[in-house]
Amino acid sequence: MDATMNFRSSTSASRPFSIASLARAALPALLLCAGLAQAQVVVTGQWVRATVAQQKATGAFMQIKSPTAVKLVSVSTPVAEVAEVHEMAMDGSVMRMRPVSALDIPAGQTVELKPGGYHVMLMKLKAPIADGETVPLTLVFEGADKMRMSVQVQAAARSPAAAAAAASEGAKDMHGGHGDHKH
Ligand SMILES: [Cu+2]
Repeated sequence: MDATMNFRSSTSASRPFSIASLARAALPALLLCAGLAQAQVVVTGQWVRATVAQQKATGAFMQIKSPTAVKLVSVSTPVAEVAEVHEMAMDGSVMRMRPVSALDIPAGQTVELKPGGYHVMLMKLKAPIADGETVPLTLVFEGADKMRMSVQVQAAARSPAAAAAAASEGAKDMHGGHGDHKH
């Protein structure tokens, strides 16, 4: 109603009119996202290890919590051509990492992706990732009902030295909140 009135009463009203139309069209989708994803899966403490020139791969780390059981099934980012969820596993006496098709996030439990454990591997980096840079990550989760939901986060890049300090901090604290938790 308002949009129509604006359209008629203002000479430059084609913009407000089209924006209002767009907002109306997008509303059901926004409500759906809010109900299924944002209200459910919470990602905190996300960071990416900064890289040096010529380095083509790095890791992204975070804590993930969901009130219902979900699986992290895929990750994407504009800074890398390939993003995979990796686990660390013993291969004989050698610790190696390998891709997993999905990472279980049990209901109500915080799953930590950290150096030496589960992590998101960013490969075929398009450019070096500088300390302090912001890296957007899109995480896709699948619920028990097979419904998929995506969660977008901004991860800050940290230099390897800062990352190492954060990792040892995380190891001392089972919550692994990288200092941003308040107990
Ligand atoms: Cu890896």
